[in-house]
Amino acid sequence: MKGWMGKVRALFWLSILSIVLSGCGKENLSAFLPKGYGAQVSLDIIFISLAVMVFVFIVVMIIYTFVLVKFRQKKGQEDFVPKQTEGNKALEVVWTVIPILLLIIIAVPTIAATYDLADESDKADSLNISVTGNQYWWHFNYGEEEIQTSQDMYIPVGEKVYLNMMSSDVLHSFWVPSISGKMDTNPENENTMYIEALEEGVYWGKCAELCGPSHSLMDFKIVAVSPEEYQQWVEDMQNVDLEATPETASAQEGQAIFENSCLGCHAIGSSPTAVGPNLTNFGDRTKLAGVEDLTHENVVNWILNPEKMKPGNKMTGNYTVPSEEEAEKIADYLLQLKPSDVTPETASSNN
Ligand code: HEC
Ligand SMILES: [Cu+2]
Repeated sequence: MKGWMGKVRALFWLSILSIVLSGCGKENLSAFLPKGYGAQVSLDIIFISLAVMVFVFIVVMIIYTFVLVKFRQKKGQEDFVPKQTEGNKALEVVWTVIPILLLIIIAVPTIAATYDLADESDKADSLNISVTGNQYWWHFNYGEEEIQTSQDMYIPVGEKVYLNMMSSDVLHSFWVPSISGKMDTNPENENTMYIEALEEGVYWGKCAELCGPSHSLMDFKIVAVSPEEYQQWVEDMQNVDLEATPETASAQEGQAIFENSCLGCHAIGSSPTAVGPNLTNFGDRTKLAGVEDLTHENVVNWILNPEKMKPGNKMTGNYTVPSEEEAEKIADYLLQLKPSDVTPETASSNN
């Protein structure tokens, strides 16, 4: 009796746990709240498969319960053997054909969606972005527009955008659950996929392939804005004034230090240098290095000791660590790099 109660209790806590866990995840980081074409198509298939599985489960459970009750051993009939139906052709045909039909119900939309999502017929006429996965950050190169940027990928809502993806080091996987499925980035060959955001917003991306100690911190964002805002962003990024002098004396000094010790890895403007993230619109971002809040204090801490925030990152040990005072000035300089009025805020406030 006691063991039986224990099982009931375990079941109770398990169901509570599953209800609590089902609340996990962020609104803009969930495959169950699709905001992109690929995510929508995938969720539809998930539901079709789920419906078929639930149907099979219910039918099996009904038959199971029926058999359990009907053919129980009854008192005084211990030796009774029910009628055997071995070799019943009709039954065997039925239970072979039904699973085949169920699999067809799953297969047809799945294969159709696979071809649909792999259809690249309009690639040449669409916006193409080269995506590079790096330990532990993402780089985006808008070839035709001659824009280089990192961490935040801006796209126009309602348009197909082709991503041509590679890695500069190990395997990574590009995954923005609310926009589309995953795609691996490999060092040897280019993988392609298209995405289409259905609603404006800022969608979180994750690296979905274990790639080193800071793999779980390799976050990025897709910033989906209206086509007009996107056009504005492109123009702003193209017209960044590289000669501009920052307003404050502190930021001016920071700029001088930055140009001396950091520009070798971090480009500002459309330079193809991408050993580290491009910092053209650093001040417009909401996150530092993809994960930390973009505050002055965090930026200073990063410059003094990046290892603490992202273990194993490729900046640590490869630059001249400035003094704290210098780091403050560099942070002043970097945080005022705000070339565009179109920012992640624009995307989220339009919803
Ligand atoms: C050897 C190349 C290299 C040098 C030199 C270098 N960095 Fe970095 N930096 C990197 C890499 C690589 C990352 C990405 C780290 C990560 O996220 O894993 C990075 C990240 C950053 C970030 C976060 C960027 C973002 O997208 O949020 C800042 C800020 C930064 N570095 C500032 C500096 C400053 C300031 C200097 C000069 C004092 C400097 N870096 C020198 C390679 C370098
Ligand atoms: Cu990765």
